[in-house]
Amino acid sequence: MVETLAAFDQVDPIQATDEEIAAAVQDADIPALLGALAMLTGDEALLSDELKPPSPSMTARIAPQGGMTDGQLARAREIATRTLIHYRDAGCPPVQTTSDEWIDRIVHFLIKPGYEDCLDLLRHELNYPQDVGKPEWILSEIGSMAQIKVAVIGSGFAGITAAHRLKQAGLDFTVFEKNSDVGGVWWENTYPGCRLDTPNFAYSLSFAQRQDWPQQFSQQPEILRYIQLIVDRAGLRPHIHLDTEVQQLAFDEASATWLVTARTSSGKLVQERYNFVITAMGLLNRPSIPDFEGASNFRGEIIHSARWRSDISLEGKRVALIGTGASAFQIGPEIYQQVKTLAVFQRHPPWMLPTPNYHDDLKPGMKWLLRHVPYYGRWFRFWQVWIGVEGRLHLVEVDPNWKHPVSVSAANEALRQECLATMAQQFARRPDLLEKATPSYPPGAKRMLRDNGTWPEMLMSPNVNLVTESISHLSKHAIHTKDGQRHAVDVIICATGFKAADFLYPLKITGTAGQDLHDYWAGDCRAYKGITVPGFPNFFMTSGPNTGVVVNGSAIFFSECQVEYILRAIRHTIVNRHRTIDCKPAPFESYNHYIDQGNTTKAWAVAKVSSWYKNRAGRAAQTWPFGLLEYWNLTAKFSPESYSFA
Ligand code: N01
Repeated sequence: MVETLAAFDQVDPIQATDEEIAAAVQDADIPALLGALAMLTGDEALLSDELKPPSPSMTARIAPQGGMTDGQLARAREIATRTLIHYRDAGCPPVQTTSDEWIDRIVHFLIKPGYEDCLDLLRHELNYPQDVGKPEWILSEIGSMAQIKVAVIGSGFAGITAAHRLKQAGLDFTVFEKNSDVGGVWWENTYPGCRLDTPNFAYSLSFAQRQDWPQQFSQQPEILRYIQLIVDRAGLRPHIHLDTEVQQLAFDEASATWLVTARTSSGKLVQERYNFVITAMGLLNRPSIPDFEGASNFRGEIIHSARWRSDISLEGKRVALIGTGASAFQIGPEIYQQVKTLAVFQRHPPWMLPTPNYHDDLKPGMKWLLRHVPYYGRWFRFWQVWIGVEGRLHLVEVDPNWKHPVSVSAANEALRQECLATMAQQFARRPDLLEKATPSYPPGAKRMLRDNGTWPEMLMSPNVNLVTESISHLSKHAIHTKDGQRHAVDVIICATGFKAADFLYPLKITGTAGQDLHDYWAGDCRAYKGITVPGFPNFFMTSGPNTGVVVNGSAIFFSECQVEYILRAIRHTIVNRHRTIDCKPAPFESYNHYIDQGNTTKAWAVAKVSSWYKNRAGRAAQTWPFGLLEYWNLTAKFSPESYSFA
């Protein structure tokens, strides 16, 4: 039998004893369980005021159980256990379709007062009972032009989201993928320790809500498998051309089509015309390898984190790890015990967010509940999304009246102190390392990394050396630093990040009048809503300029918003018998002004520290400076007045 996306919601009937149920409930995330059980039973008692989670704002840590008191938790567990026993005794009947009013009642119970504006966004994320993000149309019903063909470039999360929605709308589409399988960065990054560092349930697609993630921060193979499952269950494989890299996009004004030129891995040139193009190429996929002086003399191996070489053994070797960003932070702790020596080359240390459960499996009872309680996974995902709506944005806002050499506001200082206190404990026996590992820039100015103590443990290991001197050059068997030290190494791991500033590079894209997109940007990529650029008709981007979230929400939420907006734009164009849609310059300019203003109020823009958030001009060109609701509102409705049509 062919599985569909509905398979993600499947659960097993309960056959446990009363005691086993009670034990599982002890491990539960309680607010989400109350939501799921309320949906299952329609019982008001599960949503009583006395059980409402207060949801305090985030600090470095997230309050467990939405900040519920011990008394609230005990009462909630008692009611939940009783409800589950009753559900088992009734033979685990299927969930009756729940009314929108009752769903809203549950949502209101879970969220804080004052956030009612987020209801539509949250309904979208729960995606129940309807598929909220599904296009409100199908081509055969709005019919017009003989045939509409859409090219999607990339098959990571954004690409498969676009493919799924295009399929739902009945459009003819092709997904071009340069790699030999789907998955994007989750296919490309196979380095040791690669895993999520944002909460996993929220980092999943609203239309494919997996119930049984094994961890809060799952490992790369698990996420790749999820993407592959979606592709199969949504029936997208026949539309995907693997091993085919798009090299050029050229807009032809006469036919109002894009000529897509691609090359297969066997060297075959493919040229096809499409009415619309959607790029889903991600942002962090072109490795940046520093051009070290003397690199050609080095006789050992140089590997980039995102091009891992499983054929190279690190066992007993002298290894250098260059960089201390998110990739290095996952690789180092995973390899230091197998190598002879590890030299970690650090320019700017990262801020670490204390996350004790970072590597942990979900607790057994939690896993059991996710496997047996209908839609518990959905409500748990909802709960994580809800927490991320506010996220830590309030902690990185710049207060112009705050005078401090490092932090940007009182809240930012409190976050800094919280992180420093944890670090002081972790490095208690190595004050020298504490000093070297303490950032001198405000938290939030660069990506903060998840810490369960393994990075400090690694740095304190006798075979690990934290090098803070700059690299001067490489020689046959060593890295030399500017202080004259020679660090003998066999393997160099460059966890040195990506060419994020060269967005859509090396794809050559020419719009009207032969305008080249990279020339137009001149190293400073901008877009309207992160999606369209004037002079490039029928061309849409996902993960585009200024759509990256730093401390709130997930990239997946943004790409879903973008894809749904793009589908609305395509619909509007088709329904109105237009051949082209092109962003007007005025809204493009004012939108970018709004974005730039927003970014100047955030730690990442004011801090004088390097990061991939900023481009060569020093502009924060990747970061979304506002809340999730603002982006939702910008994309939930199509804005035809911002475009010219022909
Ligand atoms: O890359 P980075 P990354 N000499 O650019 C250093 C996502 N991600 O691959 O800080 C010496 O953050 C550079 O130093 P500095 C996530 O969004 C997600 O680690 O610029 N050092 C820095 O330390 C992340 O933010 C996951 O001074 C040099 C490091 O290399 C993004 O990808 C996992 C150097 C580069 O850090 C990028 O992360 C991994 C030089 N010449 C990544 N050049 C998840 O968990 C650079 N550096 C989902």
